[in-house]
Amino acid sequence: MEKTFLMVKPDGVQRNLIGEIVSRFERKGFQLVGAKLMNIQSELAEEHYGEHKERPFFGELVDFITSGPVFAMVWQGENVIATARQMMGATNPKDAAPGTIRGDFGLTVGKNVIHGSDSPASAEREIGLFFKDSGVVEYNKLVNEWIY
Ligand code: FUP
Repeated sequence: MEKTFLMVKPDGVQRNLIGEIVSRFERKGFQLVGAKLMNIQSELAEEHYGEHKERPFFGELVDFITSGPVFAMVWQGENVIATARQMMGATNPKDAAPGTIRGDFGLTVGKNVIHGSDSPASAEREIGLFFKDSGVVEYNKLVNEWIY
């Protein structure tokens, strides 16, 4: 089953949006297979956002993501990578449609509430980075009977 890495960023945690965000993915039908509230150390932040190393906002990005606890999650389900990106909305909340997480709860690109893997390769990489030690759970196949 396809898996993706999603993370409520420090702004979302501090604004008490964890439940709201988890609820949206649960109601959609996806399954939570890993979750932890954690502080990100700068080494992990720099590796996670490595593709942006040369961008002018890299320093701020690392400072922000390490500024307070994040809620890191692994979700699974059919087409979960692309569908979660749709549910998140555009990177910049000013361009994100109402009804999406960033469209409903965000105002600026710097504090855009949630991160989600953008491809199968990044999902595998990010799940490996954040859930290397704890791993993820497995469900009995019967759980899917009502969804698919
Ligand atoms: P996304 O995949 O939607 O999270 O977006 P990107 O990977 O392009 O960007 C990662 C993070 O960098 C965004 F969530 C916010 C931050 N960012 C900025 O702060 N300024 C920018 O101009 C672009 C991205």
